[in-house]
Amino acid sequence: MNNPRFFSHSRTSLRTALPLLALLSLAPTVPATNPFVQYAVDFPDPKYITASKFGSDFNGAKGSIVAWANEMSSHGPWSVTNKPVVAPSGDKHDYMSWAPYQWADCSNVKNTTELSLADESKQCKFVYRDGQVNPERFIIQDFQSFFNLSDAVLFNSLAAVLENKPSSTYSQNVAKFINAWFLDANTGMNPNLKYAQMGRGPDGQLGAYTGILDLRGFAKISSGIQMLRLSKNADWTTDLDSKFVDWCKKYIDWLDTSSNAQQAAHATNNHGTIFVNQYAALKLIVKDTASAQNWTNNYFDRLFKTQVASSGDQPEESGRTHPYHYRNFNVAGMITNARILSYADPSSKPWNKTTDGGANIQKVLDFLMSTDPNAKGESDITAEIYPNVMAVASVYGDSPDGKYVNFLKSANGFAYADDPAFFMESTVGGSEDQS
Ligand SMILES: *[C@@H]1O[C@H](CO)[C@@H](O)[C@H](O)[C@H]1NC(C)=O
Ligand SMILES: *[C@@H]1O[C@H](CO)[C@@H](O)[C@H](O)[C@H]1NC(C)=O
Ligand SMILES: *[C@@H]1O[C@H](CO)[C@@H](O)[C@H](O)[C@H]1NC(C)=O
Ligand SMILES: CC(=O)N[C@H]1CO[C@H](CO)[C@@H](O)[C@@H]1O
Repeated sequence: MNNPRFFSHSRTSLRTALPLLALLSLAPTVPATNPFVQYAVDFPDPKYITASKFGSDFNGAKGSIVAWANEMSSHGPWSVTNKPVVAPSGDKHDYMSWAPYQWADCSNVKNTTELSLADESKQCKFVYRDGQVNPERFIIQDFQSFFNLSDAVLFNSLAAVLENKPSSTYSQNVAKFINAWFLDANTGMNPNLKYAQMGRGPDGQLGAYTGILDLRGFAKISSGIQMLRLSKNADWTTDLDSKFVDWCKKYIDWLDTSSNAQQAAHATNNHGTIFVNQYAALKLIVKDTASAQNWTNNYFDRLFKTQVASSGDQPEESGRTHPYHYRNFNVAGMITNARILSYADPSSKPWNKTTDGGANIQKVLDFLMSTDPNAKGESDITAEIYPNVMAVASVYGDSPDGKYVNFLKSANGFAYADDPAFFMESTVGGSEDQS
């Protein structure tokens, strides 16, 4: 009860937790925002969430979770059948998103009237303009819908656990949203990503390996569903569960055989890290825990080893046009793989895994904290680091001089104790303060 869980693994941490608790009682509840801005991928530990009794220190964070659950629900349910242009298959149940940096050049097309978007997408040539997102991409809302769906499932599952009743509006929302997106005969999605981040024009019409990342929200969905299973929520029925498992098995089969998915699985940068997030999360949904363990463990024994320099920097992300964003994105993927591995195998020690250069996840985060988001004009996305800092602080503990808590305190306008991460970023695998 009244868990100063935040720095619980370190005995010296209680000292640093004290000023934190004083701050908690004063902080206002943060307004509902789009959680996706801050949480690229995540897998709050379902065992920790459902087993713990969170005291009044967490009232601010709990209030934000409920606010975010309500906010996300207000946009749903979502369906791939809503989009105004159907995928090249002609099947309205196929997911589709468009490559972000491609722009139409219709000089090859002899038209007398203005082309429809569907005709433009088939007939015109498309040219690549690096870093310039074509706003037409946002006309097809499948990717944004899936992001919102995954946040809605996670935050409504958390809110349902907080309600602590066999049935609630929140768990009913989860059931309704999963059914509409995946299972309903009229609105459900086919289990493939053949048209994800598709190039358009006569040379296009097929998805790219980068599009596999579109469904990274499965890590959040998987976490939420395990919470409903563990808390034996009556709205998550065995019928719904088995239909969703069947869908995910078919989608896993597609991932196993698609060349785009295999290319994503073998990418050495964030695509490879986050492919494992998605794949292992799906394996947990289909109750193949051994495979989730195998994949996340392999991540730390292989890809992770080569992703980080001895300084703690991530060379494949630091060279990008938005290095602060990409470094954060990949760290969030590392943290998510560690959480999934700890959940699948409580005896594993992913937080102790080191790269060839001797860095663990903490060292990667520490390096990132030392970089300046202004260096490449990214001061508008500094919030991306906060959940990563909270996750690392909760697992490794703070330094005696409170490096992490001071970093968060100096974050402009961020009331971290009212942030859902303050509640969710659990210590994993038998922390001492779960009683
Ligand atoms: C997704 O959620 C954001 C708010 O968080 C909202 O502005 C946007 O319209 C939503 N989009 C869809 C497709 O639900
Ligand atoms: C373990 O994971 C690797 C890829 O990381 C895969 O090639 C292998 O088939 C997996 N084995 C099992 C038993 O899941
Ligand atoms: C790393 O391993 C040691 C020894 O097994 C353990 O005491 C420590 O808690 C581990 N650290 C983390 C962050 O898991
Ligand atoms: C999409 C579209 O309208 N494409 C072209 C049709 O033809 C005129 C000229 O006749 C172009 O200006 C358009 O870009």
